[in-house]
Amino acid sequence: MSVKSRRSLLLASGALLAVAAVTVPVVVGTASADPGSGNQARIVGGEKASLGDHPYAVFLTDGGGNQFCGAVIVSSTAVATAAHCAKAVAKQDIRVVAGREDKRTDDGQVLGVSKVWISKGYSDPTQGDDVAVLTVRGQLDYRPAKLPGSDDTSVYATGTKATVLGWGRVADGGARSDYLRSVDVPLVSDSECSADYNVYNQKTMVCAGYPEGGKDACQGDSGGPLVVGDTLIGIVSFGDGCGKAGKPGVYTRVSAYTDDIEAQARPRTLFP
Ligand code: 4AZ
Repeated sequence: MSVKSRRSLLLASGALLAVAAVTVPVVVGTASADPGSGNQARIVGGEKASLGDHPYAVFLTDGGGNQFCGAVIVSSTAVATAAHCAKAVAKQDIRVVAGREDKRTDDGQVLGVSKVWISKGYSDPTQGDDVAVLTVRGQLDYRPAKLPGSDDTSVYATGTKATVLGWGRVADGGARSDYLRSVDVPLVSDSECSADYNVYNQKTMVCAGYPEGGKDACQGDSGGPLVVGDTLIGIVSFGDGCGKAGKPGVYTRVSAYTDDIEAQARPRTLFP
């Protein structure tokens, strides 16, 4: 989710109030709340990626069958995603699509969702706790990502190159990438990211990107994985635009939620 879209919404509601007060008709801009638009609108600066390398990368579709977020397999019965993704679409309408690199094919499997767990405390991506676990109906046939230890700080060492994956948007306000894409981005220190975002919380978030920008996650990549090797260290959460200098991507810090995710990911026991 973008910082700019929230600002635009606030500005737009302010404008509407002003309009109501003086009853002068004003057309509220349509292009305003479109953060992924502009120069760089997809997994920015990346390349096509392979599910052979990242079989745990999945996407979510809505009631219309449209991809709206990414997610990541964490067990044979569960995927992790962003809380803001899990809240965006009614549970009965969400589908988890696994094993499909190209959205235009019918490769892989499509599973419904029987349970949605959203992190305690979640209200908004910029407040942290932007993580959810969806329990699927049936079984996922693809290998899960590994989770970091709940006290593992080593995987978050500044400068570590991590890989973000997604099917995020390709053009202004419209089409997203048909193919899975990935880009490698270095982890940013907590002090640097605090300077970049006043809402940054080092307990619940981690940032990744180059100081000069150019490589990043973008709209539609939300909920998808940031991995080091096969270990899930982040979940795409928010940012100010995409690929902007001094505005790295902000990710949910997975190690802060490993215990919760593991509890939710535990395969259903038939006879408890
Ligand atoms: C979004 O709106 C979004 N550059 C996701 C990630 C980033 C920005 C926006 C990070 O879903």
